[in-house]
Amino acid sequence: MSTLLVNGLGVMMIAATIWWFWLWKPKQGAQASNGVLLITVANGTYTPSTIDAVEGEAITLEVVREDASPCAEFFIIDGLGVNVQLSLHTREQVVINAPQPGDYPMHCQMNMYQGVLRVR
Ligand SMILES: [Cu+2]
Repeated sequence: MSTLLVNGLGVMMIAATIWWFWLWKPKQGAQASNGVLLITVANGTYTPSTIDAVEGEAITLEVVREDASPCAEFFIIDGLGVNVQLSLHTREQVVINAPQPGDYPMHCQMNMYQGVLRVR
């Protein structure tokens, strides 16, 4: 390898480090109002797909499926024991009591729909 290439790689790694530790900030997630948050399941996306919750505070997710494809049929949250069958155009309530801190992936049974519940 030429010295130029090695120097180039070094610069890139420094840039990546600066980006990671100083510049990059995680996007703020949606928060419940009065403990309730509506999630719409449509067009391959949960809206919102990133949800911020507070440790120990119950949160009620109201999940509405607007996508008729079988892909959207189940709403699953890993680590919280949530696995709910969704009916079309119906608000399905998912209550999460006293969540512990962590990132809990939300997804459909095929992992096409994806999101995360972040508890801090
Ligand atoms: Cu799916």
